[in-house]
Amino acid sequence: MVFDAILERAGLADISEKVRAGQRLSSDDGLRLYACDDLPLLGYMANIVRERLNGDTTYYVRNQHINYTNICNKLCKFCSFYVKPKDERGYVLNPEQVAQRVREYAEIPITEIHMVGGVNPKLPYDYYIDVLRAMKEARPEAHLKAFTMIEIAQIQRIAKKPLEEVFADMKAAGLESLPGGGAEVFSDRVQSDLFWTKADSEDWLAIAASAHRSGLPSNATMLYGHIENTQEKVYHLTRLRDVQDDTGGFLAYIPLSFHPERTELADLPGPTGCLDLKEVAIGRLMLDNFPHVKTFWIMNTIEISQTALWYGADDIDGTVMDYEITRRSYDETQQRLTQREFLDRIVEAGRRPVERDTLYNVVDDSALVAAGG
Ligand code: V47
Repeated sequence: MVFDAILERAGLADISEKVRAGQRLSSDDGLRLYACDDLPLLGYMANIVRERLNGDTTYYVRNQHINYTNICNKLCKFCSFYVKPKDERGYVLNPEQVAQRVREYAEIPITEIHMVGGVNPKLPYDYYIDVLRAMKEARPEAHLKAFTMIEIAQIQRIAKKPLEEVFADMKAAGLESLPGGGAEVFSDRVQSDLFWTKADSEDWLAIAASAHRSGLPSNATMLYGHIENTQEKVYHLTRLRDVQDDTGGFLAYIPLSFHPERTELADLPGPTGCLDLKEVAIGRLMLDNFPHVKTFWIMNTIEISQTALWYGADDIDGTVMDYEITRRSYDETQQRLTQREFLDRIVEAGRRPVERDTLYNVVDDSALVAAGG
């Protein structure tokens, strides 16, 4: 058969067998997948896993992003969002201002608020708790997803309490899950060059595991397309998989496509569309215990994300209206799609759009679809 010949040529017949049988891939398999340039073949294999787990569904969420401060003392070379403490462009939203941002979206039927910020050493513990409370009061029905593991490391430091107590305080204030940011690439080499002041890989994983055990699920990301190598990426994926075996608390894996513009790494070319698709596919193939793989269309572009729906991704994130992490390095108009356009793009890609909430419960969007909105 032609397909067998393609697999033989790529040297991936044994991996394809494992994928069909639902068997776990090894680190060595992961390296071989990265070495393969037959992108459609990787997509074909990843799509087997995608359809086994999620059929032809493409999940999306209606959410609001809020960044409570851009001041950060972590100085990550890949970031264009932060300013240093004392920089006059720095801002901090107080709890009432955050609640006001939430109220501005009152007419939009969002189900999730996604809030993250810089690591701002001036903010006291109570600030974080008060912000959560203010948001929950402003929009009680919306799910609060907030603070990366890196922010949690800082918050625990100033709280001077065990993590479990910090999470208990936050849950009481309205926190329901954590986003997947701040993981970057689990590599001491990359960390020592690009984000040397941040919590290291094992800390990120330990905080994630602790959140899961406290009843707070999270996502997980990997930032690719800068100075990382394939060994480091395979290690990253296998460590996420290990923790997921222990806790089962990761909802989705999100490969994040690096945008070099206006960062200290602006001389790097950044990832290509081929790499974007390859990361989605290999993430889907390696992370057999992750229920979902998300293509974050704001960073991947809607066009690559449409294609990624056949390369392992079953989630396209949201109808994000304000995304600041990469906004200054990005044409703003690319961030805006109406709900109708967004759904049409999923249908055009041959998939079935399904609105979800943060925990992947299906939200009834029939009224919206009937209204053509
Ligand atoms: O932690 C920073 C990354 C992350 C750049 O959990 C950059 O549902 C690309 O984690 N180019 C924040 N990426 C975004 C994030 C996220 C996004 C969407 C959904 C979810 C989720 C999480 O963005 C940061 C960092 O890893 N980042 N700078 C950049 N120049």
